[in-house]
Amino acid sequence: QTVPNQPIECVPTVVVEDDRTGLSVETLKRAFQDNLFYIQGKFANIATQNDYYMALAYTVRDRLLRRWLTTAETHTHQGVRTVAYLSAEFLMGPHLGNNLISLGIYDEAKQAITELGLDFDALLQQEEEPGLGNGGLGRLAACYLDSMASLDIPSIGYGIRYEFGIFDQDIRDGWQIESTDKWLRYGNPWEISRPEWAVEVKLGGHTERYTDENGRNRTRWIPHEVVMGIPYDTPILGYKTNTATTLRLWSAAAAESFDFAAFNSGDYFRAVQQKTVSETLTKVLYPNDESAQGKKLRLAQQIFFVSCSLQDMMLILIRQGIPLEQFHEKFAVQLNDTHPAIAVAELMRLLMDEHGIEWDTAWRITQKTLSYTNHTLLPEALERWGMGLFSTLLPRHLEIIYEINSQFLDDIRRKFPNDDARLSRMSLIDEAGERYVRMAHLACVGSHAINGVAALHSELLKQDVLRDFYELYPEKFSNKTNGVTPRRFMVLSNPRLTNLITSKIGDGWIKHLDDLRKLEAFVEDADFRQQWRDIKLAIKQDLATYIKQVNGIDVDPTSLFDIQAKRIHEYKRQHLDVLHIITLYNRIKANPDVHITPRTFIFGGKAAPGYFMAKLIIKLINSVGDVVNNDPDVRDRLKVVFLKDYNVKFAQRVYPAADLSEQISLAGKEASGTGNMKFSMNGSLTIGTLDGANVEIRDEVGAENFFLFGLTTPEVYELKAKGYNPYHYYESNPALKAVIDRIASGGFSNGDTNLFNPLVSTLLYKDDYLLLADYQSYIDCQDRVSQTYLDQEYWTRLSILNSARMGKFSSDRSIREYCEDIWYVKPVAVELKEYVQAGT
Ligand code: B1N
Repeated sequence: QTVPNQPIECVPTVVVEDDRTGLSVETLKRAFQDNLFYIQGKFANIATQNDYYMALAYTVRDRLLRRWLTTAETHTHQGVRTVAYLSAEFLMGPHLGNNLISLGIYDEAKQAITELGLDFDALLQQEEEPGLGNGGLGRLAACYLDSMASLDIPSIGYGIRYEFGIFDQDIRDGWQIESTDKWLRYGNPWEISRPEWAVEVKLGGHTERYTDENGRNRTRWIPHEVVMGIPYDTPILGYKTNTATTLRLWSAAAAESFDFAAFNSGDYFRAVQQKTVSETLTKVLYPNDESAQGKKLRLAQQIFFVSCSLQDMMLILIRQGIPLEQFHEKFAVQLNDTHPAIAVAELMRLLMDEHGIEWDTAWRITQKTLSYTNHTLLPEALERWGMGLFSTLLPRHLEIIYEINSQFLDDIRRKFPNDDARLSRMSLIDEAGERYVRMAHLACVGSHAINGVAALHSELLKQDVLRDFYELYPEKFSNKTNGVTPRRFMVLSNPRLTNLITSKIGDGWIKHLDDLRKLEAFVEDADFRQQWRDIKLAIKQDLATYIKQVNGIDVDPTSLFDIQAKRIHEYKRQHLDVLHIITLYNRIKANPDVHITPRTFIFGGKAAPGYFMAKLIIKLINSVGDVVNNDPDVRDRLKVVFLKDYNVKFAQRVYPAADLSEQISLAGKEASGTGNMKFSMNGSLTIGTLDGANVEIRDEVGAENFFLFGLTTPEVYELKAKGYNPYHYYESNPALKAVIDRIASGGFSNGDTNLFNPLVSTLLYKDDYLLLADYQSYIDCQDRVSQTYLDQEYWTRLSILNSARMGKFSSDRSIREYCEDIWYVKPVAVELKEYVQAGT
């Protein structure tokens, strides 16, 4: 028997027939029918919509393969330096449409499917997206993969293949109801499993010293448990290039050979049970955005995917005969927040314990390899692991962290003598209570570069959360403002606008988003403005149809579509938006003939299942909607809609339909935001605070084209320092008081004064996110929005200028900056080889 993971070369090595994988309409049709028969195993008369989707997906995947394999081969032969993007979340969105666009065969595929008598858009809608992320952080990772491939950067994304991604959200009686996301139910045509490249991950147990054959003192780790990691690879094709990189997600499986003890003692049942324990590891994504819970399984997930990924990189080098002393020359490993920060200790462990490299060399390699992106300033999201948990699961890592810490603290003592307060603030170990390992500190010490995700956020990191680290290592810090991919969030999601733009300035903007500036030349062209408006209206009409179908609510597509779509969180202040709705409602109740610019308020977003206040905010939105939407005095001038189960697929319909994008977090709380960019690219205006990337968006589009309100970050700090009293705002502002009183008195809960009491009393007596302080400024700004919308010609000018000036926010720009300043990785062109025919 041959060893299963040894490559065996045969002749010819590559067989690609143009007939099978050509890009013409006719070839696509034939391939589609072939796949329906040979892969799905169906005659057309019994095929389901999903069979058709699968047949098309396989048709597309076949066309990715030559580019994918050639990319891997090219990178191997050229011995390139590769970016490894480590992320616990990748929120990829549906693959089919995106791959068609990257391949440049969207129109051909549409024609082929249509000529076969099928509904192409329905097939695209059939795809169940892999929701392997919570929100912005996971989606950013996906945008970055797209840009790295599109820019021909050798790269690989490493993460976890959760069996269940982010929960599905339903709304019942106004409340969020969660259910499991069974995204793999009907199979996943985009992935290829590679069990021959499985690796083992150790957990628990204890460590031992021993002397190796060269007489050196070494440590070995005797684990309590070993879990297998099986890689599943998905190709990520760049836009109109041959580079197709890989998303490699790890799935946990029982190490068959491990629980021999149980097998041999005849305890078959326990041995098999062990299997389910191992497999729980990658069962489900933790649904908490911006919070850390300190759960054992989560730490196990982190070490699992980090260890698998680092071992995989080492195997790639070993297979090529490259010594591991060159690890940092071959890989730039980016840590997407602290979720993979255990990589600092794990890379040290692998280099030293498994490969016999000395501490000092290993430490140099580790620091040169790793870099860390911080995504949040919220204290509740900063990860720390209780010592009990950490030492039980990762005894060897703890020893290594102690040693790193002792050298690190010596370093601080040298640079800042007699500063004990500084030592305890900076230590990798929080000595309070049960003692904790501070993952952000570990990431900072083990990396050569640390970055925030927007200019303001990076400044606040330096001044506040990571101030001590900045004082110690100023050279490590930089800003890398987030970006988003225009391929998915313009070309795929907004074909009508894409066609209009391309008809005026050509299609170069899709790869060079700065070219959108050329649109400014058409702002004074009345015909162009009319077309721009017509398109927006048609998209809003489509969304209105969807809302009618799903929510049963009639909305007027000519009304101002005012949208807030993002995770539900108090700091994002969806409830401030609600206070505005109620303010308008109160004006109508006071005088039904008052002038009101008709608006449709649209919300979308999930709340963490254990986050009571966020769930209550969803209930409030729906309750306000029930009253406002059905009150005859309102005369349909205001509508409130909560769209359930907001995900990437749905987001793609929502961004293009907005007139106004709500980016209203308390200044200093939203690290960057990326939805803000997606809305604006699609011609939405923004109402927002000076928070996250809003600051830079406003700089780009011009202050006169951005609806700004609210306190600035220094004002927030100042107000909190002098003692913030929300009740004072309530008492002294009659409109605000009337709004809160209407909620508190049961105006949206059939007279029930208890339901929203937790929300009301939090606002009146705590209000950590300063809604009451920002209320009046927000309302005044919204009144300016309503006024501006009345002049449609003027509004359209602003809309065009917003799109035209969004070039900076392409993720291509972000990735170029990472490549130059942090990764030192250069593009590598991939040339497709001649087809090799069978038998030649
Ligand atoms: O990362 C995005 C930013 O645009 C957002 O402003 C930021 O809120 C988001 C723990 C997080 N920060 N932290 C998280 C997610 C999951 C989790 O378990 C924290 N998400 C963000 C991209 O930079």
